[in-house]
Amino acid sequence: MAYSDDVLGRARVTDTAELEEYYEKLAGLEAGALWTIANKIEPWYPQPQSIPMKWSFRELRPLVLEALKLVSGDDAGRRVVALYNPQRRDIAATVGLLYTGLQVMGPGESMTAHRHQAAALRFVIEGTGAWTIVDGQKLKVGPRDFAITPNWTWHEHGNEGIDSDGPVIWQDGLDIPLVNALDAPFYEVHPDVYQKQQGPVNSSLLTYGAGRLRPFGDTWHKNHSPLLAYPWEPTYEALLNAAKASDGSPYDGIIMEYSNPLTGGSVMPTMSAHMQLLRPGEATLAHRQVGSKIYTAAKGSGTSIIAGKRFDWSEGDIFCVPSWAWHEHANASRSDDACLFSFNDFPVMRSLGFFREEAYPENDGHQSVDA
Ligand code: 1HN
Repeated sequence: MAYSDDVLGRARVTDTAELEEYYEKLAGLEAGALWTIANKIEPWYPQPQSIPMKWSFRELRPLVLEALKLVSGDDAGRRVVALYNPQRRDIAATVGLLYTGLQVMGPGESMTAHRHQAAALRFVIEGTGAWTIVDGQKLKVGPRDFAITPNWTWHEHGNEGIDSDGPVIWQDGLDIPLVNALDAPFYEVHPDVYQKQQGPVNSSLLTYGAGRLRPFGDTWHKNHSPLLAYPWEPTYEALLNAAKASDGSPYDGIIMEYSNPLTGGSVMPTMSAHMQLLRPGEATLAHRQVGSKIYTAAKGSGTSIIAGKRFDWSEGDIFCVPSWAWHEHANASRSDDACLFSFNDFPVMRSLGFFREEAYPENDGHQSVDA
Protein backbone atom coordinates (compact mmCIF):
# COMPACT_ATOMS: atom_id res chain seq x y z
CA MET A 1 0.00 0.00 0.00
CA ALA A 2 1.32 3.46 -0.87
CA TYR A 3 1.21 6.23 1.66
CA SER A 4 -2.15 7.81 1.48
CA ASP A 5 -2.91 11.33 2.67
CA ASP A 6 -6.63 10.85 3.04
CA VAL A 7 -6.53 8.32 5.86
CA LEU A 8 -7.74 9.52 9.24
CA GLY A 9 -5.02 9.26 11.86
CA ARG A 10 -2.25 9.81 9.28
CA ALA A 11 -0.50 13.15 8.80
CA ARG A 12 -1.97 15.17 5.90
CA VAL A 13 -0.87 18.76 6.38
CA THR A 14 -0.24 20.84 3.28
CA ASP A 15 2.74 23.15 3.56
CA THR A 16 2.11 26.89 3.41
CA ALA A 17 4.51 29.83 3.54
CA GLU A 18 3.43 30.38 7.13
CA LEU A 19 4.16 26.76 8.07
CA GLU A 20 7.56 26.80 6.29
CA GLU A 21 8.50 29.81 8.37
CA TYR A 22 7.29 28.02 11.51
CA TYR A 23 9.36 24.90 10.66
CA GLU A 24 12.44 27.06 10.28
CA LYS A 25 11.92 28.61 13.68
CA LEU A 26 11.59 25.12 15.22
CA ALA A 27 14.71 23.91 13.39
CA GLY A 28 16.62 26.82 14.89
CA LEU A 29 15.85 25.35 18.33
CA GLU A 30 16.79 21.77 17.29
CA ALA A 31 13.10 20.86 17.22
CA GLY A 32 10.66 19.98 14.46
CA ALA A 33 6.98 19.39 13.67
CA LEU A 34 6.31 15.67 13.97
CA TRP A 35 3.54 15.76 11.35
CA THR A 36 6.09 16.46 8.60
CA ILE A 37 7.76 13.09 9.16
CA ALA A 38 5.10 11.06 11.01
CA ASN A 39 4.15 8.87 8.03
CA LYS A 40 7.80 8.20 7.23
CA ILE A 41 8.75 7.09 10.71
CA GLU A 42 5.57 5.08 11.19
CA PRO A 43 5.18 3.15 7.92
CA TRP A 44 2.34 0.68 7.52
CA TYR A 45 4.77 -2.21 7.40
CA PRO A 46 8.58 -2.72 7.45
CA GLN A 47 10.44 -0.66 4.82
CA PRO A 48 14.00 -2.02 4.97
CA GLN A 49 16.77 -0.02 3.34
CA SER A 50 18.45 -3.35 2.62
CA ILE A 51 17.62 -5.03 -0.66
CA PRO A 52 17.75 -8.74 -1.56
CA MET A 53 21.28 -9.55 -2.73
CA LYS A 54 23.44 -12.51 -3.72
CA TRP A 55 27.22 -12.72 -3.51
CA SER A 56 28.76 -15.28 -5.83
CA PHE A 57 31.41 -17.43 -4.14
CA ARG A 58 32.98 -18.21 -7.50
CA GLU A 59 33.52 -14.48 -8.07
CA LEU A 60 34.57 -13.60 -4.52
CA ARG A 61 36.85 -16.57 -3.79
CA PRO A 62 39.88 -15.36 -5.85
CA LEU A 63 39.70 -11.95 -4.16
CA VAL A 64 39.37 -13.52 -0.71
CA LEU A 65 42.48 -15.65 -1.42
CA GLU A 66 44.33 -12.61 -2.79
CA ALA A 67 44.06 -11.02 0.68
CA LEU A 68 46.41 -13.77 1.97
CA LYS A 69 49.23 -12.12 -0.02
CA LEU A 70 48.20 -8.52 0.59
CA VAL A 71 47.75 -8.33 4.39
CA SER A 72 48.79 -10.39 7.39
CA GLY A 73 45.99 -11.60 9.64
CA ASP A 74 47.37 -9.73 12.60
CA ASP A 75 47.87 -6.45 10.74
CA ALA A 76 44.31 -6.63 9.51
CA GLY A 77 43.02 -7.70 12.95
CA ARG A 78 40.97 -10.25 11.05
CA ARG A 79 41.53 -10.95 7.35
CA VAL A 80 37.95 -10.65 6.20
CA VAL A 81 36.12 -9.60 3.06
CA ALA A 82 32.87 -8.06 4.30
CA LEU A 83 29.62 -8.28 2.34
CA TYR A 84 27.67 -5.02 2.26
CA ASN A 85 24.16 -4.13 1.29
CA PRO A 86 24.50 -1.07 -1.03
CA GLN A 87 22.59 1.39 1.17
CA ARG A 88 24.04 -0.04 4.41
CA ARG A 89 27.77 0.36 3.89
CA ASP A 90 27.87 3.13 6.48
CA ILE A 91 26.85 0.69 9.21
CA ALA A 92 28.71 -2.31 7.72
CA ALA A 93 25.52 -4.35 7.41
CA THR A 94 24.79 -7.19 5.02
CA VAL A 95 21.05 -7.02 5.64
CA GLY A 96 19.05 -5.27 8.35
CA LEU A 97 21.30 -5.12 11.41
CA LEU A 98 23.23 -8.29 10.57
CA TYR A 99 26.73 -8.49 9.18
CA THR A 100 28.52 -11.27 7.32
CA GLY A 101 31.91 -11.71 5.69
CA LEU A 102 34.42 -14.27 4.43
CA GLN A 103 37.47 -14.80 6.63
CA VAL A 104 40.58 -16.47 5.23
CA MET A 105 43.45 -18.07 7.14
CA GLY A 106 46.52 -19.58 5.50
CA PRO A 107 48.10 -22.88 6.63
CA GLY A 108 49.94 -22.49 9.92
CA GLU A 109 48.46 -19.07 10.64
CA SER A 110 46.94 -17.99 13.93
CA MET A 111 45.48 -14.74 15.18
CA THR A 112 45.51 -13.01 18.55
CA ALA A 113 42.71 -13.13 21.11
CA HIS A 114 40.07 -10.49 21.76
CA ARG A 115 36.48 -10.16 22.82
CA HIS A 116 33.61 -7.86 21.95
CA GLN A 117 30.01 -7.17 22.85
CA ALA A 118 28.86 -8.37 19.44
CA ALA A 119 28.10 -12.08 19.11
CA ALA A 120 29.63 -14.05 16.26
CA LEU A 121 29.01 -17.30 14.47
CA ARG A 122 31.07 -19.22 11.93
CA PHE A 123 30.14 -21.44 9.03
CA VAL A 124 33.05 -23.17 7.34
CA ILE A 125 32.99 -22.96 3.56
CA GLU A 126 36.27 -24.67 2.66
CA GLY A 127 39.48 -25.99 4.19
CA THR A 128 40.16 -28.57 6.88
CA GLY A 129 42.61 -27.05 9.36
CA ALA A 130 40.48 -24.46 11.16
CA TRP A 131 40.41 -24.11 14.91
CA THR A 132 39.14 -21.49 17.30
CA ILE A 133 39.61 -21.07 21.04
CA VAL A 134 36.47 -19.71 22.73
CA ASP A 135 36.86 -18.84 26.42
CA GLY A 136 39.78 -21.27 26.70
CA GLN A 137 38.08 -24.09 24.83
CA LYS A 138 39.68 -25.22 21.59
CA LEU A 139 37.29 -26.26 18.82
CA LYS A 140 38.24 -27.81 15.53
CA VAL A 141 35.90 -27.16 12.64
CA GLY A 142 35.72 -28.52 9.11
CA PRO A 143 33.65 -27.86 5.99
CA ARG A 144 29.95 -27.12 6.68
CA ASP A 145 30.50 -27.13 10.46
CA PHE A 146 28.80 -24.39 12.45
CA ALA A 147 30.32 -22.80 15.57
CA ILE A 148 29.44 -19.93 17.87
CA THR A 149 31.43 -17.20 19.57
CA PRO A 150 28.89 -15.79 22.07
CA ASN A 151 29.22 -12.14 22.99
CA TRP A 152 32.04 -11.14 25.32
CA THR A 153 33.78 -14.53 25.07
CA TRP A 154 37.53 -14.42 24.40
CA HIS A 155 38.32 -15.81 20.98
CA GLU A 156 41.21 -16.42 18.63
CA HIS A 157 41.46 -18.51 15.50
CA GLY A 158 43.91 -20.33 13.33
CA ASN A 159 44.52 -22.84 10.59
CA GLU A 160 46.71 -25.73 11.71
CA GLY A 161 46.92 -27.27 8.25
CA ILE A 162 50.19 -27.63 6.36
CA ASP A 163 50.79 -25.99 2.98
CA SER A 164 49.25 -28.82 0.97
CA ASP A 165 46.03 -28.49 3.01
CA GLY A 166 45.47 -24.98 1.69
CA PRO A 167 43.71 -22.04 3.28
CA VAL A 168 40.53 -22.06 5.31
CA ILE A 169 37.65 -19.83 4.25
CA TRP A 170 34.87 -19.50 6.75
CA GLN A 171 31.90 -17.22 6.92
CA ASP A 172 31.57 -14.94 9.94
CA GLY A 173 28.12 -13.76 11.02
CA LEU A 174 27.86 -10.99 13.59
CA ASP A 175 25.23 -8.74 15.12
CA ILE A 176 27.64 -5.76 15.04
CA PRO A 177 25.22 -3.34 13.33
CA LEU A 178 22.61 -4.19 15.97
CA VAL A 179 24.99 -3.70 18.88
CA ASN A 180 26.20 -0.43 17.37
CA ALA A 181 22.65 0.79 16.65
CA LEU A 182 21.95 0.27 20.36
CA ASP A 183 25.13 2.16 21.34
CA ALA A 184 26.27 -0.90 23.27
CA PRO A 185 29.66 -1.91 21.78
CA PHE A 186 32.72 -2.80 23.87
CA TYR A 187 36.00 -4.34 22.72
CA GLU A 188 39.03 -5.72 24.59
CA VAL A 189 42.35 -7.20 23.54
CA HIS A 190 43.38 -10.24 25.59
CA PRO A 191 45.89 -9.22 28.30
CA ASP A 192 48.17 -12.17 27.43
CA VAL A 193 47.61 -11.80 23.64
CA TYR A 194 46.80 -15.55 23.43
CA GLN A 195 44.55 -17.69 25.63
CA LYS A 196 45.67 -20.79 27.45
CA GLN A 197 43.78 -23.80 26.22
CA GLN A 198 41.78 -25.44 29.01
CA GLY A 199 40.55 -29.03 28.80
CA PRO A 200 40.46 -31.26 25.73
CA VAL A 201 39.64 -30.16 22.19
CA ASN A 202 35.89 -29.87 21.54
CA SER A 203 35.02 -30.35 25.23
CA SER A 204 31.58 -28.72 24.79
CA LEU A 205 30.79 -31.28 22.11
CA LEU A 206 32.00 -34.11 24.35
CA THR A 207 29.84 -32.82 27.22
CA TYR A 208 26.68 -31.60 25.47
CA GLY A 209 26.81 -33.19 22.02
CA ALA A 210 24.57 -36.16 22.81
CA GLY A 211 21.44 -34.06 22.25
CA ARG A 212 18.76 -35.79 24.30
CA LEU A 213 21.13 -36.53 27.19
CA ARG A 214 22.02 -33.70 29.53
CA PRO A 215 24.82 -33.78 32.06
CA PHE A 216 22.97 -34.53 35.32
CA GLY A 217 23.21 -31.77 37.92
CA ASP A 218 24.57 -29.33 35.36
CA THR A 219 24.88 -25.76 36.62
CA TRP A 220 25.26 -23.94 33.27
CA HIS A 221 23.55 -20.57 33.63
CA LYS A 222 24.75 -18.40 30.73
CA ASN A 223 22.33 -17.01 28.15
CA HIS A 224 23.97 -18.84 25.26
CA SER A 225 24.31 -22.48 24.32
CA PRO A 226 26.97 -24.44 26.26
CA LEU A 227 27.52 -26.35 23.00
CA LEU A 228 29.88 -24.25 20.88
CA ALA A 229 30.30 -26.40 17.77
CA TYR A 230 27.76 -28.22 15.60
CA PRO A 231 29.49 -30.55 13.13
CA TRP A 232 28.03 -31.16 9.68
CA GLU A 233 27.69 -34.98 9.73
CA PRO A 234 25.15 -35.29 12.57
CA THR A 235 23.34 -32.19 11.25
CA TYR A 236 22.93 -33.72 7.78
CA GLU A 237 21.97 -37.06 9.30
CA ALA A 238 19.29 -35.37 11.41
CA LEU A 239 17.84 -33.76 8.28
CA LEU A 240 17.83 -37.05 6.35
CA ASN A 241 16.21 -38.83 9.29
CA ALA A 242 13.56 -36.15 9.70
CA ALA A 243 12.82 -36.43 5.97
CA LYS A 244 11.95 -40.10 6.52
CA ALA A 245 9.42 -39.16 9.18
CA SER A 246 7.82 -36.01 7.84
CA ASP A 247 7.27 -33.79 4.81
CA GLY A 248 8.68 -30.85 6.74
CA SER A 249 7.54 -27.28 6.20
CA PRO A 250 5.86 -26.18 2.97
CA TYR A 251 7.91 -22.95 3.21
CA ASP A 252 11.29 -24.40 4.17
CA GLY A 253 11.41 -28.11 3.41
CA ILE A 254 13.10 -30.10 6.16
CA ILE A 255 14.50 -27.46 8.47
CA MET A 256 16.38 -27.75 11.77
CA GLU A 257 17.36 -25.00 14.18
CA TYR A 258 20.78 -25.27 15.81
CA SER A 259 19.65 -25.14 19.41
CA ASN A 260 20.87 -24.72 22.94
CA PRO A 261 20.60 -28.34 24.18
CA LEU A 262 19.59 -27.16 27.67
CA THR A 263 16.72 -24.88 26.65
CA GLY A 264 15.80 -25.95 23.12
CA GLY A 265 16.03 -22.25 22.23
CA SER A 266 18.36 -20.36 19.93
CA VAL A 267 22.13 -20.74 20.36
CA MET A 268 22.55 -17.09 21.34
CA PRO A 269 20.12 -14.37 22.51
CA THR A 270 20.41 -12.23 19.37
CA MET A 271 20.96 -14.70 16.53
CA SER A 272 19.64 -18.09 15.57
CA ALA A 273 20.84 -20.41 12.82
CA HIS A 274 19.27 -23.12 10.72
CA MET A 275 20.19 -25.84 8.26
CA GLN A 276 17.53 -26.91 5.80
CA LEU A 277 17.24 -29.68 3.27
CA LEU A 278 15.47 -29.26 -0.05
CA ARG A 279 14.81 -32.67 -1.51
CA PRO A 280 15.45 -33.35 -5.21
CA GLY A 281 13.04 -31.23 -7.24
CA GLU A 282 11.51 -29.64 -4.16
CA ALA A 283 10.12 -26.10 -4.46
CA THR A 284 8.77 -24.36 -1.35
CA LEU A 285 5.90 -21.91 -1.01
CA ALA A 286 6.58 -18.23 -0.36
CA HIS A 287 6.31 -16.64 3.07
CA ARG A 288 7.71 -13.65 4.93
CA GLN A 289 8.80 -12.83 8.45
CA VAL A 290 9.78 -9.84 10.53
CA GLY A 291 13.56 -10.18 10.80
CA SER A 292 16.56 -10.43 8.49
CA LYS A 293 18.11 -13.62 7.15
CA ILE A 294 21.43 -14.48 5.57
CA TYR A 295 21.66 -17.77 3.65
CA THR A 296 24.64 -19.78 2.49
CA ALA A 297 24.32 -22.51 -0.11
CA ALA A 298 25.91 -25.38 1.82
CA LYS A 299 25.23 -28.21 -0.61
CA GLY A 300 23.86 -28.48 -4.12
CA SER A 301 22.31 -25.71 -6.17
CA GLY A 302 18.99 -24.01 -6.56
CA THR A 303 17.00 -20.86 -7.00
CA SER A 304 15.39 -18.51 -4.53
CA ILE A 305 12.80 -15.87 -5.36
CA ILE A 306 13.14 -12.94 -2.98
CA ALA A 307 10.74 -10.01 -3.24
CA GLY A 308 9.95 -11.09 -6.80
CA LYS A 309 13.62 -11.29 -7.84
CA ARG A 310 15.28 -14.51 -8.93
CA PHE A 311 18.64 -15.58 -7.46
CA ASP A 312 20.37 -18.75 -8.67
CA TRP A 313 22.79 -20.20 -6.15
CA SER A 314 25.39 -22.91 -5.89
CA GLU A 315 27.79 -24.00 -3.15
CA GLY A 316 29.39 -21.16 -1.23
CA ASP A 317 27.04 -18.45 -2.51
CA ILE A 318 25.57 -16.14 0.12
CA PHE A 319 22.28 -14.30 -0.24
CA CYS A 320 20.04 -12.26 2.01
CA VAL A 321 16.36 -11.77 2.72
CA PRO A 322 15.41 -8.37 4.18
CA SER A 323 12.71 -8.15 6.81
CA TRP A 324 9.16 -8.78 5.55
CA ALA A 325 10.33 -9.75 2.05
CA TRP A 326 8.52 -12.68 0.43
CA HIS A 327 10.86 -15.58 -0.26
CA GLU A 328 10.71 -19.13 -1.57
CA HIS A 329 13.38 -21.67 -2.50
CA ALA A 330 13.76 -24.45 -5.04
CA ASN A 331 16.29 -27.22 -5.45
CA ALA A 332 17.55 -27.12 -9.06
CA SER A 333 18.35 -30.83 -9.20
CA ARG A 334 15.94 -33.73 -9.75
CA SER A 335 18.46 -36.24 -8.37
CA ASP A 336 20.52 -34.54 -5.61
CA ASP A 337 19.44 -32.81 -2.45
CA ALA A 338 20.38 -29.24 -1.62
CA CYS A 339 21.08 -27.69 1.79
CA LEU A 340 20.87 -24.08 2.87
CA PHE A 341 22.54 -22.78 6.00
CA SER A 342 21.04 -19.56 7.35
CA PHE A 343 21.18 -17.26 10.32
CA ASN A 344 18.82 -14.54 11.43
CA ASP A 345 17.90 -12.03 14.12
CA PHE A 346 14.59 -13.71 14.98
CA PRO A 347 15.50 -14.17 18.68
CA VAL A 348 15.62 -10.36 18.96
CA MET A 349 12.27 -10.01 17.22
CA ARG A 350 10.68 -12.71 19.36
CA SER A 351 11.98 -11.44 22.68
CA LEU A 352 10.73 -7.92 21.89
CA GLY A 353 7.34 -9.16 20.68
CA PHE A 354 8.02 -7.99 17.09
CA PHE A 355 7.94 -11.34 15.33
CA ARG A 356 5.29 -11.95 12.65
CA GLU A 357 5.05 -14.48 9.88
CA GLU A 358 2.75 -14.70 6.87
CA ALA A 359 2.13 -17.04 3.95
CA TYR A 360 1.96 -15.62 0.41
CA PRO A 361 -1.77 -15.44 -0.18
CA GLU A 362 -2.07 -15.45 -3.97
CA ASN A 363 -1.06 -17.40 -7.04
CA ASP A 364 -1.00 -20.82 -5.29
CA GLY A 365 1.61 -19.51 -2.84
CA HIS A 366 4.25 -18.51 -5.39
CA GLN A 367 5.42 -15.02 -6.28
CA SER A 368 5.47 -13.78 -9.82
CA VAL A 369 9.03 -13.15 -10.90
CA ASP A 370 10.25 -9.78 -12.18
CA ALA A 371 11.34 -9.90 -15.80
C1 1HN B 1 35.68 -10.42 14.51
O1 1HN B 1 36.10 -10.29 15.77
C2 1HN B 1 35.97 -11.57 13.82
O2 1HN B 1 36.96 -12.66 15.64
C3 1HN B 1 35.53 -11.72 12.52
O3 1HN B 1 37.06 -13.59 13.75
C4 1HN B 1 34.84 -10.73 11.89
C5 1HN B 1 33.89 -8.53 11.89
C6 1HN B 1 33.65 -7.37 12.53
C7 1HN B 1 34.06 -7.19 13.83
C8 1HN B 1 34.72 -8.17 14.51
C9 1HN B 1 36.72 -12.68 14.47
C10 1HN B 1 34.57 -9.54 12.55
C11 1HN B 1 34.99 -9.37 13.88
